[in-house]
Amino acid sequence: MDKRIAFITGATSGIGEGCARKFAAGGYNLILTGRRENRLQALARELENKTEAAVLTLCFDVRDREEAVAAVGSLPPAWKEIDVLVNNAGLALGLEAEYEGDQDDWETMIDTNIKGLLTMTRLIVPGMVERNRGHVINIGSVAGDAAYAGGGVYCATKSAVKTLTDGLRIDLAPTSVRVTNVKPGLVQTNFSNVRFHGDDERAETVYRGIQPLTGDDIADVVFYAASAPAHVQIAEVLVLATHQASGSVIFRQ
Ligand code: NDP
Ligand code: 8X3
Repeated sequence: MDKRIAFITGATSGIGEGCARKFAAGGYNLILTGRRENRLQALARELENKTEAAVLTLCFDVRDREEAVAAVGSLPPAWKEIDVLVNNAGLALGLEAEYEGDQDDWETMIDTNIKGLLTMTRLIVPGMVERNRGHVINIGSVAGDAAYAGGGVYCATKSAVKTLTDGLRIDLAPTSVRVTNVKPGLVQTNFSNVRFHGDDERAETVYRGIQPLTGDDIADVVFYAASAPAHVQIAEVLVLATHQASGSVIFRQ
């Protein structure tokens, strides 16, 4: 295949959807994944109509290792040579104190944000190493830099993303495969609606009094990292809204 291929997990909304649009417009063919088949199909159709990109969709849950193995194994040979893996699928659930939180929520976050990311890395990076070409871009978070109230488990998963990204970069240093951690702050997506189990009013309060980032803002940074010259490795980028200073310091009007 002439064009480069970007494999984006969690492309059905928010940052992943923004990345899909950006990479399609930027000359890539796309493999888009998520659990919501109808959204994957609609986005694929839209991007194939609007851009030159060929788009393949894989509908699976990153927590299910067998499903992930089967999905990646089903790729036609021409689609196996993945140039950029954007490990974006992830979520926060709940904002309770650590001694009161829901253990099912914790497991879902750990299984998705840590184990799901590792599964995709384990499946796709060996091919990059074989070809001595590729780029893994993990979506971490400012939440990985320091804990905030009620965010302990989510913050721990994003802290793990930082450590796993650094570990992968060390392991890949002898190769030409690059590894990046993009750490967004407040981004208005479906993230808070999911965190508060569908309570949209509560989700809205997270972005009150501040202009948050958008999925497209983060996609710009991800694409910039992927577009840097081959000898340049953007190791880590913290991207905040202008009136956010850290995970817990936010100036609201
Ligand atoms: P969204 O809820 O809008 O998007 C999350 C995406 O992840 C969806 O496409 C969803 O797809 C996918 N996903 C979730 N769980 C699974 C799963 N088990 N298997 C496969 N796909 C899954 O949120 P964002 O775009 O904001 O979040 C994207 C990433 O950015 C996450 O890793 C999040 O932690 C991170 N982030 C977000 C910030 C924010 O403020 N919004 C800030 C910092 C980081 P589907 O439901 O179809 O499976
Ligand atoms: C998402 C950003 O600050 O809501 O990772 O946890 S935050």
